[in-house]
Amino acid sequence: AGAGANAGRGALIVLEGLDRSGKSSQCAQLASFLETQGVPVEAWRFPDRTTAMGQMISSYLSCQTSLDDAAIHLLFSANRWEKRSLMEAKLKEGITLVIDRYSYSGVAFSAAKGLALDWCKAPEVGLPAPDLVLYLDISAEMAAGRGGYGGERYEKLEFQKKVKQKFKLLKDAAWQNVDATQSIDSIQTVIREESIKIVNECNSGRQLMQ
Ligand code: T5A
Ligand code: NA
Repeated sequence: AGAGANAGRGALIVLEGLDRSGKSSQCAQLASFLETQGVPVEAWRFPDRTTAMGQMISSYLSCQTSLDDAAIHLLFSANRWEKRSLMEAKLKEGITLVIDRYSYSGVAFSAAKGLALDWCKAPEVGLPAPDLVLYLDISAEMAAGRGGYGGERYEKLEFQKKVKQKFKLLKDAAWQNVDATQSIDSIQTVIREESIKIVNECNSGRQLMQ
């Protein structure tokens, strides 16, 4: 059954996981599915490489530029902050946002470099809190086997193993583990069920957390 349009706010649904865990594939399919259910929805991603800050991040990720670990951490966070008011406006209008990576990636990747976890979390405080975090759970080895990594800075097996350890420390009330070793279709089935539940809850008056 459809969730009905505009009776309440939209849901903030985040997909997280290691590189190659399947986030982008699942986000696109989830957004199309919600649309067919009559749910107003937009698919977003972080980093948002289209902004000026996003272009600096993109150049760092492709190893064209170097940046201090703390500086790039704050830049990733600022790239979310520059979207905050738009995110809040969309949710308030009743639009559900399906977002490919968010603060969890921000904290896990920087902490994996050795930055203190609490320091990494601090700049994220006050951003809209997700209603649902779908963590695509897969080993670094299996993710690396999917089409192989490209040339981006973090696409290295040893580093991804460290990132996975940090993700494990970030489970909160919104967090749900999804077995990402299954087929794309089986994963999508689970993701749709969880998402529809939360869309309906938000639509019927659940408050947005910060
Ligand atoms: N980062 C990000 C930070 O350090 N701080 C931050 O604050 C943020 C937001 C950005 C990088 O920046 C870091 C994290 C990242 O290292 P990105 O642009 O999100 O990276 O990364 P992309 O390269 O676009 O995407 P990923 O590598 O993360 O891949 P996805 O989206 O997880 O995976 P997807 O869907 O593209 O699938 C990968 C391959 O696997 C296949 C797909 O067909 C594809 O070939 N596949 C499957 N194969 C078998 N079974 C399945 N279930 C499959 N699902 C997908
Ligand atoms: Na992706």
